[in-house]
Amino acid sequence: MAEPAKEVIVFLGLGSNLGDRMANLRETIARIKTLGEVRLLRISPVYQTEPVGYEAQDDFLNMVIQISTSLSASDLFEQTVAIERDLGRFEATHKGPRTVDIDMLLYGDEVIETYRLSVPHRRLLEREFVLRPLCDIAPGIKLCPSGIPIEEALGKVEGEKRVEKIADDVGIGGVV
Ligand code: PH2
Ligand code: MG
Ligand code: MG
Repeated sequence: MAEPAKEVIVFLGLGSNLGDRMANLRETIARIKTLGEVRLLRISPVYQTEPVGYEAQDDFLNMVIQISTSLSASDLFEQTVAIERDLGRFEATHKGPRTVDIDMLLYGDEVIETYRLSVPHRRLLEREFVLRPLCDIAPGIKLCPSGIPIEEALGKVEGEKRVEKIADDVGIGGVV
């Protein structure tokens, strides 16, 4: 008999800075929730954040969710790209405004480097807008590949850019 597929804990970073940002985040989570082989475990508070990189754009709303999945990283990635596309993501400028951005931050403790996907996310350690909501739902987690505790990683970038909590949850509860 085939063994049941192993479930992996995955953290996804969500961002929006176009249209009704809160509604975009809610809709993204609703879609992720309905994916086969995905269980939604935790939802972080929502932060309003100053744009990083390309700065001539509106503030983002950013948050992180924790899921458990038996999908491979590449299958999960394809599903998240389909959701971004469905929700009307159109990126005229690299790193510019987007309806919704779904980034795979961590896939278990795997290190993945393919043409389309880098996990842990390449800029994870540089971005308070990701580390803060991640720390809210996964305090004490050690970030691979270095094993640096999240609190320490957060301490290194804190205060570089404006990151303000604007809601304890996105309107569908924090822990599922
Ligand atoms: N995403 C980017 C570039 N810059 N800045 C903030 N504050 N939040 C984001 O989600 C974000 C960004 C590219 O994905
Ligand atoms: Mg991104
Ligand atoms: Mg992205």
